[in-house]
Amino acid sequence: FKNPHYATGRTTMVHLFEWKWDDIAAECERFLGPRGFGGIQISPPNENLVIWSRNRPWWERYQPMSYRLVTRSGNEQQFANMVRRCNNVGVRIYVDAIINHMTGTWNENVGTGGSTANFGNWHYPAVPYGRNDFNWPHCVIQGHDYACCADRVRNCELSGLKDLNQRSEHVRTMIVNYMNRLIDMGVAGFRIDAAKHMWPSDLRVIYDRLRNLNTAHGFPSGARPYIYQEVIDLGGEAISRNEYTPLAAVTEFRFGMELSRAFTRGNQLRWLVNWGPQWGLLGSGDALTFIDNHDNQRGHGAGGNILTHKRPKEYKGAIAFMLAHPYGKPQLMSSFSFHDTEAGPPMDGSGNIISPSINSDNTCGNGWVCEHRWRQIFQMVAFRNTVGNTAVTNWWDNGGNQIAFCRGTMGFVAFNNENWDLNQRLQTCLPAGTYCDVISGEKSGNRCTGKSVVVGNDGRAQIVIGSHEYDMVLAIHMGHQS
Ligand code: LM2
Ligand code: CA
Repeated sequence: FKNPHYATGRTTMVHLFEWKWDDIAAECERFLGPRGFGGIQISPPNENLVIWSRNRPWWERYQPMSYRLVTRSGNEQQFANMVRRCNNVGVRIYVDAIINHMTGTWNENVGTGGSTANFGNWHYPAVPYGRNDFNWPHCVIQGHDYACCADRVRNCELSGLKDLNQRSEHVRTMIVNYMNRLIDMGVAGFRIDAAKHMWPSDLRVIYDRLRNLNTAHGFPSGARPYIYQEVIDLGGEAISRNEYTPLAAVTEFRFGMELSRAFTRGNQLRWLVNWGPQWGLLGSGDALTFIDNHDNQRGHGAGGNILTHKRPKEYKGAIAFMLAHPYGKPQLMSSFSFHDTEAGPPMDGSGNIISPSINSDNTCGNGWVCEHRWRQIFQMVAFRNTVGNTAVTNWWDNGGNQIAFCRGTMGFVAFNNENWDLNQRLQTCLPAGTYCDVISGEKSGNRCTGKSVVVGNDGRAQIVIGSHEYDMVLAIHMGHQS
């Protein structure tokens, strides 16, 4: 369950938060496929409660009404069409699976597919679930439970969301049927929402009953779905991420927290010389890594002071480090812009999501940030694809916030997070030649639109990153020789 089954040469996925299926299909064909992205985490595809009383917040999608594939992102046919079109251009789909709970208790009780429920009776006829399928007697997780009481964290309600009992055979069957239907439609894996709130022994039963990936969609025979379990473990809790790594991969929340700290000068970049398990991070093969996610970019979930698109220079620095360094399996965040942390995606008066528009410079409009279309970000995806499994070598630092390293003989990257310029002759490990920096520009025909770096016969080059430049990173690799 720890292999994403990316198409050959691909390494990175992006969370297209709240995107519609038709728009994702188009994005696969016009951008993600050609640019070498490996996959997409999509918002939950199953029916959720419509919450007009809060003006259709983004979080209504974390309140399931049924496993029918009808949401604001599209219907079942649009979903199937998206998966097929993305797989055709080498981009995999990973589903955010909400299997810990159903809805909270609300006055409104109609879902995005028209299903209704009777919350007072724990009755969800469209699944169907009834009272016996939930943990009983019901209780609500309190803040202090996280430190003491694993059983309460797993058997009580998260934010008042009705807590499914995954020991129930019926619940297991409904969940497995839902996930297997998605596998048959060609998805490559799942984010397991709120995994900390479910017993590892129950999850193991569910995972073991999942079918192999669909070979008609280009997966090798015998391939198991990629599963990354959302476990927030910043230390000091009754439940540890180590209870989940024997099952499948785990979201590594310490990764974005530590890099956000380093790239905001709360820690010197030079300490990143031993980035990885020596920092208390999971083993590389167990870790789904990211800077921000849909929760902590808006102060939900846990772990404050996370860098986001709102601090672009530092954010792009942290993302570049994530993509340049071999540790983990990286995931990018692609957001809609927001001031209100509860606000849903760009929508019209009827609640329909408004599609992103694509500007002439390839960035997005209509309220979509599309970090994945920022040149400094998507060109580092290509960097990661190019350098492959090569090791970090020739680490250099100035004893503070200037660092540089090679990836074998395939790529070189440098960072300047000081208040003064970086201007050094450094070992790039690359063959002699002229390379285009992929941060300040790109290769256009035979020339660079940004900086050119001339590597001598000794592999050395003069590396310049001014402290007032737009970006703090310089990156060159074998794919961008001029
Ligand atoms: C997750 N991971 O474990 C998701 O990443 C996170 O986004 C989800 O919370 C959460 N678990 C449940 O799937 C979000 C949001 C919450 C929101 C829930 C449910 O962060 O604020 O809770 O979705 O929509 C909302 C209200 C809360 C209310 C609850 C129940 O904010 O006040 O509690 O609904 O109706 C009474
Ligand atoms: Ca639970």
